[in-house]
Amino acid sequence: MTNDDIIESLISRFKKKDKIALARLITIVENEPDKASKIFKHFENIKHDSYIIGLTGSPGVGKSTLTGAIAQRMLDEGKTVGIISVDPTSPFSGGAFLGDRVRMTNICLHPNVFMRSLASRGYKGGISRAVFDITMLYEAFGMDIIIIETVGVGQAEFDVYNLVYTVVVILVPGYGDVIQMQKAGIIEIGDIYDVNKKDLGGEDIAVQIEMMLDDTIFKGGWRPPVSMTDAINREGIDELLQCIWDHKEHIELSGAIKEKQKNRFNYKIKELIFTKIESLISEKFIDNDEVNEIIKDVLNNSKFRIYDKIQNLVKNMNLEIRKNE
Ligand SMILES: Nc1nc2c(ncn2[C@@H]2O[C@H](COP(=O)(O)OP(=O)(O)OP(=O)(O)O)[C@@H](O)[C@H]2O)c(=O)[nH]1
Ligand SMILES: [Mg+2]
Repeated sequence: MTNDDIIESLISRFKKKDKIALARLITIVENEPDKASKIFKHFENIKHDSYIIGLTGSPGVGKSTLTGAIAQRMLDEGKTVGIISVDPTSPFSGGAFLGDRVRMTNICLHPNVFMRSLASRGYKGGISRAVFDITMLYEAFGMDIIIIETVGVGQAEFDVYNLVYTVVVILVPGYGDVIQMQKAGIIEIGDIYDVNKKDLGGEDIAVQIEMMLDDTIFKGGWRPPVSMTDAINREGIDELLQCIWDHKEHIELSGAIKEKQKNRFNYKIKELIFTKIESLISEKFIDNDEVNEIIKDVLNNSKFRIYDKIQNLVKNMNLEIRKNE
């Protein structure tokens, strides 16, 4: 079978809701981004939209446990759920991948759920590219809900916020997180704030967040609620879910969801253009011999010439690009 035949056969199994075919197609778009357009062409008649939720917070706050608890409730309500877990650990250890499986084992076997872990490093085109493509596959598969778990620390995670409709920021008892949150500008990002591990306390941190939110002006008439959960004992899950559905209803009624959908594609299109231009420039206009010359020169003569040399190189590139216009 040729590659095209393999894709054709996977697509027809995928359309019959075969989860193994879904897994294979995810692996293909993950490793070979160029194949995505070939695959997506088969879905042009599908009109289904999933509701996409992001769960974010520092390592270890309980994102995976909470995702498991939330997904279980959704499954109980008869919904189908696709989960993407962006793993902060090294792609070489694979530790958190297995860990997430263990934490979510009770739901992983459910026929209406599908889960994928991604290492946050080592993806062609970046993590948000892979996450976007997987959400598209989940949507084509007909998932009602998509949950994306990310560690709220780096730019990659900020990028993921552009892909979701409701962002839940998770914190745990202890003040460190609130200060971190202020520093990282996360306070502007959450649609809902959840204090997890409430079995270990956390009233004080909830009050702290409430106060911080009171000092913030929110556009669009949504003031983020603060919930408290114990993900292990499944306490407060219904309340958190209610906050999620309230936010969903709010953005649907106000029309903000249309803006978010637009933003999702606007972000994606720009990202793609930048990636293409970047590779075009590096292929066509960056002269590696010249770069090596500069390196030789700064190492042999003076490293403090570096900016002068770069400026010259860019000037020459400019001329090249103009010539091509
Ligand atoms: N006491 C208590 N422990 C919890 C609760 N929720 C999760 N944990 C524990 O906290 C630890 C981390 O939970 P995870 O769900 O892996 O947290 P995470 O945020 O997904 O972690 P990373 O993906 O590694 O960033 C595990 O040992 C959980 O059992 C909770 O509500 N209370
Ligand atoms: Mg996790």
